[in-house]
Amino acid sequence: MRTTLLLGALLATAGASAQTGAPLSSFEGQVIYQVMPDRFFDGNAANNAGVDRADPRAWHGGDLAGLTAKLPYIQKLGATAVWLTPVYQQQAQNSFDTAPYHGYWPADFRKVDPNFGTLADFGAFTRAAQAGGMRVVLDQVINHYGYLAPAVREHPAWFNGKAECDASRQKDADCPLAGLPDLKQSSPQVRDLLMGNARFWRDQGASAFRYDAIKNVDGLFLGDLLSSDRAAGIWTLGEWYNADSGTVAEWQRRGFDSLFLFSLQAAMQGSIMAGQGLGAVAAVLSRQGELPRPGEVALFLDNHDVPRFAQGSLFEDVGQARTKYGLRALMTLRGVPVIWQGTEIAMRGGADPDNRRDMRFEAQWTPQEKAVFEVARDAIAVRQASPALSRGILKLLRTPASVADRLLLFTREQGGQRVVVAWHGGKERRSYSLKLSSLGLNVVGLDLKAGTSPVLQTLFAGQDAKIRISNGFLHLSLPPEDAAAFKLN
Ligand SMILES: [Ca+2]
Ligand SMILES: [Ca+2]
Repeated sequence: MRTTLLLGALLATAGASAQTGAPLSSFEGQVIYQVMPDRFFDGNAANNAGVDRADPRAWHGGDLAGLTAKLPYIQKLGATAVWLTPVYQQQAQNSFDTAPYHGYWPADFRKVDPNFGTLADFGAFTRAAQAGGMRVVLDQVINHYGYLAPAVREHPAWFNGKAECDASRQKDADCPLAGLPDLKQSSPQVRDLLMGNARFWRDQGASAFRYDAIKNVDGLFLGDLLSSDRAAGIWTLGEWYNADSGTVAEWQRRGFDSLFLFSLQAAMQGSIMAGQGLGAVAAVLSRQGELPRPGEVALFLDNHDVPRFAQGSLFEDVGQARTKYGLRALMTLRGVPVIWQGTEIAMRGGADPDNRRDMRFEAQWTPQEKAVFEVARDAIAVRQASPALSRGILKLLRTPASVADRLLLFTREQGGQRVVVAWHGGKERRSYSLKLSSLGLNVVGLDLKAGTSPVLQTLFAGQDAKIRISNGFLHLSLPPEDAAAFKLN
């Protein structure tokens, strides 16, 4: 009995951090860097079968050895975790004239595709990441096999056919996604296979799983899978394409630690890149109260499934300038920022596969790309150095309707530290003077002399933005199309 009690106490200590009470697997405070290994870096030319870099639908030669070799680059940027798209053994053939370079056409879930390397290469990567204090987020496919995977012929009973799809009352779950062979998770064999896959990859050193296409997976099965991950201390991130706050909230309640907030991505694309005004962003942020754990929600400017953020401008220089704005803005938000490889240099590209161009590194950059990278690196460093920006609660300020389209203001607060954040969509440098009482900004406890604060400079390097509080007003002096953050106390 005594032993049991002691063990229980030990488990309780292991399962929660003493300071925050959050699970140890929490990703609050992390910054994730997303990599598609085939399109990142070729570290081993010996595994380049079928490589044709001139063909955007072919294998390009990137691999796990290359990812390991470039970990110092990811660390230099300041990311603390790496999400890699799937590295399973893929179907041997092309489908739709496209090679399975992206990893989403699995043939064997417990082998590494030879184009990516070996299981030993995966082990070397996770050990190198962990030695550098970084976490590994592994993409997991649980909805389907590749079109031409041998398992489809060998085990027809594992898959939903036309009859199951026709008879189903959950078409999203039981009908094929893009025609892919759809796994029937209600089958005990399929369930055992998928639960075993998760166990297998947990044992390879993953800290977290990104689950693909959860909208298309049986909900009851998902619940069981998430329970087993949770018990093993794995952080779970679900991809529900186009999820809004309501969907994210529902699935956090049903067991996911996190989902990607696609609605915020769309709003940031429209507001920051397409110049459509900041109201859409404010509308998404105003729903954060619905989220059970807003600090865990995955926030992003773009990924491998949507056109590149910078592609939203016809002009490369404008795309670069607005990507700087977007990266700084992203780093002021509550949640877990995710940066898709190349967004830190404002890479361009339209719909898939154009959004998956090969990553380029320092020696290949233009001076303009280097400048975007420096802004990204600085913005991440500023976030990581600030408990308020990395973990604080977010409170929207009530911006007057006359300027709400081009000015978004909020505070982030944690442990007595408070930061004021200003996103400015105006096309020109401007000053604003706004009543504290209308904004809902409380200045009690601030060090004011005769009601006036010193000039507070932005936390971001190389940016001319400043604020000052005086006689009941917040005065802001802001550059055009940029996001700034100011430490109040
Ligand atoms: Ca290679
Ligand atoms: Ca399905």
